Amino acid sequence: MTFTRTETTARLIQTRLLHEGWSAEAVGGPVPEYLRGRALPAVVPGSIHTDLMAAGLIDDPYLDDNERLLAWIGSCDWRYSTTFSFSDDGHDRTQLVFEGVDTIASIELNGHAVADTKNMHRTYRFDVAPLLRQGSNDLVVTFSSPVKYADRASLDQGYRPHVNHHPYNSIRKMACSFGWDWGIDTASVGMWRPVSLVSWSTARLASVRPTATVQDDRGSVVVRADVERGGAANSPLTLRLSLSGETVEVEVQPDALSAELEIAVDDVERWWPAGHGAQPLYDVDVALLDGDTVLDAWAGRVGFRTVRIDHEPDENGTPFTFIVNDRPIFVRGVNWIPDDAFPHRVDRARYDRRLAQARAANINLVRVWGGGIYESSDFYDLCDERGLLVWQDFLFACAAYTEDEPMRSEVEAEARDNIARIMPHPSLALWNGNNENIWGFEEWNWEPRLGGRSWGLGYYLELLPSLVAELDPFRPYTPGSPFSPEAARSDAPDGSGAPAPAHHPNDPLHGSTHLWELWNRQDYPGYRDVTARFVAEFGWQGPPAWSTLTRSLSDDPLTPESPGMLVHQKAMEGNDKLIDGLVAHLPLPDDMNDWHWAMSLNQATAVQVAIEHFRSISPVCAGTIVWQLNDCWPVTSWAAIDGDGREKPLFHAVKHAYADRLLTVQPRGEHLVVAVVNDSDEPWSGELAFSRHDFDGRVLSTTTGEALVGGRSTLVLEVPTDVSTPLDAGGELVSVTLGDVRALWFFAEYRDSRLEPADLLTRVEPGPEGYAVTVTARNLVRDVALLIDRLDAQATVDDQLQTLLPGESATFTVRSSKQLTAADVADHLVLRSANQLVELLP
Ligand code: BMA
Repeated sequence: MTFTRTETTARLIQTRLLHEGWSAEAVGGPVPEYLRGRALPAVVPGSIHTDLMAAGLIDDPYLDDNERLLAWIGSCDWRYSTTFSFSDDGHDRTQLVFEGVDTIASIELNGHAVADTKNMHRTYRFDVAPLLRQGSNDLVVTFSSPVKYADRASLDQGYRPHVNHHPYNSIRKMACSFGWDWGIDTASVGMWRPVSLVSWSTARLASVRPTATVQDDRGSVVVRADVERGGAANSPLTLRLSLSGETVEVEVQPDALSAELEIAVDDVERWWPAGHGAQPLYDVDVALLDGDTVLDAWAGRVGFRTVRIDHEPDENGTPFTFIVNDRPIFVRGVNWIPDDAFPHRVDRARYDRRLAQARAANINLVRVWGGGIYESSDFYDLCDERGLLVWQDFLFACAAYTEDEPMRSEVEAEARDNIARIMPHPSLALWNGNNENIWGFEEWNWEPRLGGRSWGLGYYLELLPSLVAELDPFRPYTPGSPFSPEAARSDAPDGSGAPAPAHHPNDPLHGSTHLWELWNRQDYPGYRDVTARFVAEFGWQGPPAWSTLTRSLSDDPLTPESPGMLVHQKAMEGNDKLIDGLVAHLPLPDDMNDWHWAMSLNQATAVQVAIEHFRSISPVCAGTIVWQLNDCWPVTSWAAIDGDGREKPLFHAVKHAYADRLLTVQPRGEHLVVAVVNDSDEPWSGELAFSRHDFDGRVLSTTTGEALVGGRSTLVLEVPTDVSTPLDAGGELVSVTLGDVRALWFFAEYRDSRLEPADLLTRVEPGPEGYAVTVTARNLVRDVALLIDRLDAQATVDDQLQTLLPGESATFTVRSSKQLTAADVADHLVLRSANQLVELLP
């Protein structure tokens, strides 16, 4: 039998959402004249920025230079008020519950202070029965300026290093809402998650934490439930667990605040990451009863799988390998940032779209980065369903944090809330203490600046792992990313607070690493010189899709350095790095359309080179997590999907590089090798056909070999010398095929190649919801892409970046409701290739 919240009895907990009738008003700070004393309709869950926009009082901060023009909003104080009606229905307790208050707020009910809040990341629950009136009640939430609060707190707490221009580390608010190197600075306020009035009697379920374990095909679900008592109860309550058609109960004695139940499940089907098996989920229903009366109920899902990280030192260093159900999983990951700078706008449908895109790009892990938020339960639900492993950072990023009160208690409270909320999800594979802080301490000169102050290490090495051990005991934990396991293990309590440097935290041979040197200072071929055990961050910038760019910027002329472009490029020396990373490969165009295409292509190539290299050295390398999947507004950034949800060329490069079966040609010393990477269960075998061609398609040398690659393995073979030795590097290429998979290798950079102007024939045929566009090459054309959003901003295309040898075709599936002809599609700004860029050379 299952119990849900719909099965009401007089004493079932009652939840009333308080989302109606809100208005907001500026009550302090640099309020513009036109807003003084003016109340505007407000939405809860929401934010002041979106309220001001909806009222037509401000422009969209995401457009042009509005970020700067609207910066005053974050320096103002704002008051939200509503009136709701209440009638006492005899419950013992009535609580006001805020699932997300952003951030520094004082809450008043009927003129009485309820509480002050200081943390966006936790749930607050206040007893308000004595303050409630029969009939009409006034609820007021006054937000202090987050910018001013953070500034003041940074001195009160004592200076601590951080990146970017605001001391986001002094306030428990989404760090990137103060701006990031891809993020708009829009520190907002508001109730960003639901607000409700919850009435209950006798007792309620304060926390329900199911743990699913499995051995062979025998599963077990242990549910630990914490109970909050409403009043003095003198008879025991019952906790009931239902799962897989079985129900068990336990008595909860009148003085007990927690209880535990277990159900064993035979013949369980295991939950697997995508690409390794299915994702069966088991419904778990928990009810708290008083006699026959249901007081409270909880419903969720679990999956049966084991997960651990292998970091036992081996002959290559220290691995960092996800082991799920005793099977090593090569992580094909992406980093995730909040999908909107106003995260309340990200609903289940949007998460669903974004995670469907992730799966379409052959991704199997999403890392929720520590400068954002604990995502909503919808996110983790959808990851459970899609087999996307989740690596969840605790919310600390690129900064030192005080460990003094009141911060320490806030950190503990938020961690408790979110560990308990997220832990039921089988997709959750790792809790991680922070983003780059242990590295930062070592590398970014924090130590002398801190002068002995705490910086967060106690959170990462003690507080957080102990909370995970208490609340979610079967989940792996790492103190930070990047992280070298030996460094933390040998941490000496010598008072310095520094990890003993057995290995540098970012040592690529030990644990996880972040590879930023290539983008920042070197160049992408340098990825191939790195032997890494697990790359948790690496990436390359590129502009958003053209239609996203032109929707968000009205620059005239639009140039790489026009005013809006610079506002929407946040990386330190971003444009210079884009150029420096381009010119060894492709010419720098002096035309905005070509610039946009060149930078988009280069972004894609750089990341593809990295992934293919790291997969070619698997299993020494056990995974890559691309920085970054998504964007939170329209911006030039490392993202594969831009702020309007459009897939950039990088998206398709990631999809190709993350295919289950990958062939890739790699330079190793003086030689070329081909890596046959088989990340599927079935063996991959057949004839490997090696050939060297000239650009006209003539075969200059050819040879064959046999490949037999077991499931989940990588075979590396030398490319025969005849094939790997060009007579004319600028006019020849290597092709290696196995079945229908092909790898190409060009001996020279694009710019040193004799690529001719692309000669493409385009055919457009109507297809379901759009068109099949077939492109046939009459000469060698590299990286054919259909930038279809230039014709129809709503259109999508299923693939990009196909290299065609003379005579070859590729068919692209376009979804569009517009009338499109072959001539439209063949336009030189739509049908793109690397040849067009090489043509720009004098
Ligand atoms: C890493 C991330 C982010 C940043 C990205 C690009 O350090 O953790 O802080 O956005 O690099 O610079």
